[in-house]
Amino acid sequence: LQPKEAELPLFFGWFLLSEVEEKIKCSTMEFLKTLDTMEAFKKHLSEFTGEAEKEVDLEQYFQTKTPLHCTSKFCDYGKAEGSKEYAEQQVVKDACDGASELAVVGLMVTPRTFGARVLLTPEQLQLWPPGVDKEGVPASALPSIEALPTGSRAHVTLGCAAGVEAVQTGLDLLEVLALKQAEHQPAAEAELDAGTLSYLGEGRWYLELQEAIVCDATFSSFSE
Ligand code: 2AM
Repeated sequence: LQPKEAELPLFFGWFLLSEVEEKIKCSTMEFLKTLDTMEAFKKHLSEFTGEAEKEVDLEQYFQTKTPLHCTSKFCDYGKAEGSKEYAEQQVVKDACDGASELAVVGLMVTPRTFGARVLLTPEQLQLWPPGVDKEGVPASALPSIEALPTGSRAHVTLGCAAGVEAVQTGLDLLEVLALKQAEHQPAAEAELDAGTLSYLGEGRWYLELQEAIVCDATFSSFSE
C-alpha cells in the first residue's frame, strides 16, 4: 500500500473574520457609491459600459465572492507549480490557523475588478512565495512590475464584473501600481474624506487610503 500524500488545498491565504468582512463590505460599498456619483467618474463611464451616456450601478456591477481573503499561494489542489514545496515549509505549517492583522491601504476599481490593496508586514512576507507577484503577467509588462516591491500583488478581491475570474484582481492591481509609480502624473486626482483618488486611464481608479483599515484575519488553507 502506498502512503497517502497529504492533500493540497485550492489555496492558502489570510481570511478576514466574519465580523470584519461585514465592516469592510460596508465601507467599500460606501466608496463605490461615492465614485458612482462623481462627475469625473461619469465622464469615463463608457470604459465600463462600452456606451456613452449609459448609467452604471457599481454596487450591482461587481459580484462579491466570500469568504473575503488575501491569497498567499494558489495551489489548485497541487496542480500549480511549487504548491507542495510551499505547503511543506515550516513557516507555512506554523502559521496555519494563526491570527494576523491585514492592513488595507488602498481600494482599486477597474472595469473588470474591485479590490483592496494589502500591505504585508515583514512577517507576512515570509508566507508570500518569491516570484508569485509576476505569475501570469504579460512579458511586455514585466519590467515595470519587477520594479515594484515584493508583495505588491497582495490584495483582497472585493468583487468581479460578470464573467471575470478573481485572479484578474492581482493583475489589475500590479498594473495600477506600476502606472502610479511611473513618472507621469495620474490623469486626475480628487481629495475624498477617505483619501486621495487617482484616475489612471482606461477605467482604472485607485483610492489611497489616508488611514489603513486594519482587518483581523486568520491564515489558513481553503478547499471547495
Ligand atoms: P484572488 O486571490 O485574486 O481573489 C480561488 O480561485 C482563489 O485563488 C481566488 O481568490 C483567486 O484570486 C485565487 N486564484 C485563482 N487563480 C489564481 C492564479 N492562477 N494565481 C493566483 N491566484 C489565483
